[in-house]
Amino acid sequence: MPANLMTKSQMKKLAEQASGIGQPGGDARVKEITNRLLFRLMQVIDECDVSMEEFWAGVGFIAQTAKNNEFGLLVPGVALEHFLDLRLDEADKKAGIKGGTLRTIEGPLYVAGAPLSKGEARMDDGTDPGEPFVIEGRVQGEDGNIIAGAIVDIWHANSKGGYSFIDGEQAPYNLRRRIETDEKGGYLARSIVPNGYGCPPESCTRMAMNALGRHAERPAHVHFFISAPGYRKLTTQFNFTGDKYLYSDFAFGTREELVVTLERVTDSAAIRNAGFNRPFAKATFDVTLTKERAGAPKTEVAREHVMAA
Ligand code: MBD
Ligand code: FE
Repeated sequence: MPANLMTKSQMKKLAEQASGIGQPGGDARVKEITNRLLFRLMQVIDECDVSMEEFWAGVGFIAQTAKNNEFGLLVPGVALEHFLDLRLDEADKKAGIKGGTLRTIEGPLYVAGAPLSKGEARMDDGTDPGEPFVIEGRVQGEDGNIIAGAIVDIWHANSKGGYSFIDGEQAPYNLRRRIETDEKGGYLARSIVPNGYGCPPESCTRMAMNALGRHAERPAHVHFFISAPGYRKLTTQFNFTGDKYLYSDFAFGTREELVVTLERVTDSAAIRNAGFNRPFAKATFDVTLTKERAGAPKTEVAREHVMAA
């Protein structure tokens, strides 16, 4: 069948009808967005001459993605979560907001309600044979002022690239902690160095990446939510220099400003002082929050999160 069988006006009219445009009732926002999505979808189907089989295979893929509860993984995989960040960056710029640590994607693997402690925390339960890890930093405002009492919510994978709660292999809240910054704005986490994450072998997302000729891997990373009264919540991560997938993250989360070089500590006194019994890696990750103010784009996002029992 040839492409472009339809006229633009035919598709426009049909999309408008299907979206209740020009009819009373319904939700105006839903109608507007549905109309635009439908019209563009019809255009793509017509331009690419999508066959019946292809169309229903697509519907099946979406259904299976939903069944797997996998949309949270597919969305970053097709760059949409990063796209939302880029839009928010532009909105910030327009509002005259600058100077804060860059945001990057939250991803699908956050679990709310991690244990909270003051100043420092041990994140791992001692069962992971990975390299010991210290993450240390300070939270400050855009004027360089120290922020005491900020909540640094950290989560990361284990040395196999798996997340507690998600992989069903780890203790609840393993490698997930909330740390309240001390009077100097500091926080310190003792943990183990995470490995990168790879999409599950049978996942729709990996299937999609295969079909696109892309890999389905993330470089190693550590996730953060940082919040403090009067400041805008920051969602971010850091990566490590030298990671194989640093610049090809399938989820588009890497940002140059958020790449940290791990320091390898081998001095025995320094090892003892840090509370470890073998050489460890150290990352310094200081964070700058921007002040909450009228007209600032919203950064506290309502999004469904699981909670470990
Ligand atoms: C992750 O750990 C992650 O952070 C993202 C964005 C996608 C998949 C797994
Ligand atoms: Fe992650």
